[in-house]
Amino acid sequence: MPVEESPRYHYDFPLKAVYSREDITSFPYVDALPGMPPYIRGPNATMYTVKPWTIRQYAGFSTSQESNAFYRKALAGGMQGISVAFDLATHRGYDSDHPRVEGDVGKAGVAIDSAEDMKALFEGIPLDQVSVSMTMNGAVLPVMAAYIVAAEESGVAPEQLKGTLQNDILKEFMVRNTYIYPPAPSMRIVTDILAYAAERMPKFNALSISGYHMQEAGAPDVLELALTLANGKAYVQAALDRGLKIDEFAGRLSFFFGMGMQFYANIAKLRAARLLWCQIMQSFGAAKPNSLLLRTHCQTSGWSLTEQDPLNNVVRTTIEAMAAVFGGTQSLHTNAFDEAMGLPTDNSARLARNTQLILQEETAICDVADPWAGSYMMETLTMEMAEGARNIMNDISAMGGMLVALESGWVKRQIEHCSAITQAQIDSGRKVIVGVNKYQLPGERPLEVRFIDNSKVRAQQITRLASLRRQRNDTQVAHALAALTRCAGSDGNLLAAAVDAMRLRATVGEVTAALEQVWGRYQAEPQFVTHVYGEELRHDPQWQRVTAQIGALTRRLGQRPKLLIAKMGQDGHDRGAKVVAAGLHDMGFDVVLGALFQTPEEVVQQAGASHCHAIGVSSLVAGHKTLVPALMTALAAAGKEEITVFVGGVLPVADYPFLFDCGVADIFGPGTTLLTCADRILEHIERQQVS
Ligand code: 2CP
Repeated sequence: MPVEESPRYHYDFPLKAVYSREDITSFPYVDALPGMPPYIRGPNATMYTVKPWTIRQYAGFSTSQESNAFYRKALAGGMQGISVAFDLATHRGYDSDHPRVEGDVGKAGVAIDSAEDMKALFEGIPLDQVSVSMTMNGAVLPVMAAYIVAAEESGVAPEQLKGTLQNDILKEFMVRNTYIYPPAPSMRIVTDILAYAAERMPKFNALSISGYHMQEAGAPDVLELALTLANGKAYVQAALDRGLKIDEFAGRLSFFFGMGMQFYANIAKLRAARLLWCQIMQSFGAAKPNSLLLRTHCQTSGWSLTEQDPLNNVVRTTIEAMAAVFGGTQSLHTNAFDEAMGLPTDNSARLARNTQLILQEETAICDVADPWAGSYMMETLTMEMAEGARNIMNDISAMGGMLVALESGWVKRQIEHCSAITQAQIDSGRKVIVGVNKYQLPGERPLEVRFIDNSKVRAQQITRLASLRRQRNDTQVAHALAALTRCAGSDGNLLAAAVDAMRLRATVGEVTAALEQVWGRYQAEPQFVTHVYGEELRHDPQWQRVTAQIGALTRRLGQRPKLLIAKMGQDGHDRGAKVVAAGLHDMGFDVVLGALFQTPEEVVQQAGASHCHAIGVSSLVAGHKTLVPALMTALAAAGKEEITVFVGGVLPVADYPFLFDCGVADIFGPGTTLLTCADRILEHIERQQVS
């Protein structure tokens, strides 16, 4: 559904050419110290002089055995903590044998169906010593339960486990989209996990409140900061409402921010985040020092990586990593330079890890806590960032709090608005991306990317699932699942009930389905912003030419050329799809944005029913080699071969011939401007009308 533009905030903090003492005379915190309230300068007094940040590389692919081998090698090579990436089937609570996840198993993360898979994932890794972060939100109950059971069966009690669970469902509804249940029961899950951890897992961070994905979706730094802290407030309130005492859980809340190319702003963002969180927690009545501290993980920006001239990404990642470190992060992931094209290879993963090792071991960066303190510019920017975020948070409070702001669609609109502007600025050349819209390298050779044979991984998982189901006691499993379903409708702790079920070898899909019986599966309504992209570009000569051509075609057709922008499989990354929908709509196309998580058959049905001339498939996590052929087959089966198919997103160039052979009309890789896409789409639709 197209949505009209909403009012714009001022998200930019223009830097002055020169700052002086005058700029900071009124600031109350310039004499603050690291490790002291309001912790603006860092959570520890000694910071990296005693312990540098944890080098924690987010990784996982294919099977648990292959990911285990990767972790062990990476730990031997200098990685200091594990960060598990799960595949999208697991995220969405489907077992690997579910028909909806044919293209998703083992892609973009490791496939986990049961406690057996989790045991294989951590085989030979002492879970009482190595801290493990798990990026899991939708299927957080069965996955966390599987981790607890795997540890228990390796002799490590929950009390000894150290690590982090993302468990941040609010931002899933805003941007990341790996939710399963509606918002209210999803919040219940978060607080049940917080309660379980408060009682049994004193070393574990049971929630990682994440802004990263907002930045990836297009939020500028100050918006990322404000929304993240506002989400943090919502979780704290929910935990208090559930009867927890603030100091029982607040000391183990953790954060996660994105690090983009605005170097100064990103350092200021972390400093401002600690100041604001300390004040927020004081307002909740927190008393223990640990409850006031904001501790954070950071990741360099995936969005800033380019497919073109990809070695530039090494430089981008290093700059972003330095911002995280100067900002005082506790843990850091540095992206590999080839991640704009696919999962990193062994070599690119090593280089990414070495980027951090070089910062830790070859520079003097770790020798000083908060080295930017006292800089007129940095102190000013920190205060401006805090003030900007405070204003946005106040508006959210005035709306009735984060859940209200979220449900009204306001949050998504703010982010999508910014993302459409950024795209327009890149397309017009006003925002420079080296190697993409300026200083392009002629005749680039495609890079080698890691290929995951998804059908092989799926076949292996299906065999493992069959063997698990043969060996377990089905009656006991059924009882445990029934208890879980009852728990969803009553007061018990959902994580405790999920642990009971996973211990008996229930699967991730079964635990998810047991709760789905009570809560159903949530489906968001697709929306995109209008008149933002167009407003930025309307004076551009190429824009004027393209819109005139669309106007001429509209007159010939007697209707606007109509496109369905489709997302298939469990890939919830929709920044690309939304920005394409927004841009093409403003140019004059009639755009239908399809729902997330569709099967190829559902896409064909929708395209046919809405009389589309074309389907634009947006693919970001490598499901294209399974899902696009299935789409073409479904089109043929429905007798709709006249509908032209385009594919866009993160697609290795080596896969282009395969997609063309399937019958795809055109492919739009990263860096293709929307005006170029429009030109080529028009050409194909014109040709379609002639034939
Ligand atoms: C550290 N310590 C110190 C000092 N520094 N003690 C004294 N002086 C110091 N200077 C202590 C800490 O207090 C802590 O002790 C211990 O050393 C470990 O340090 P830490 O700073 O807590 O580091 P950590 O164990 O690595 O934990 C960092 C975080 C944690 C941020 C708190 O939540 C975390 O690791 N998060 C990672 C999240 C993650 O990987 N996310 C991946 C997202 P105690 O243990 O006694 O307190 S993947 C993203 C993708 C894109 C996705 O989401 O889709």
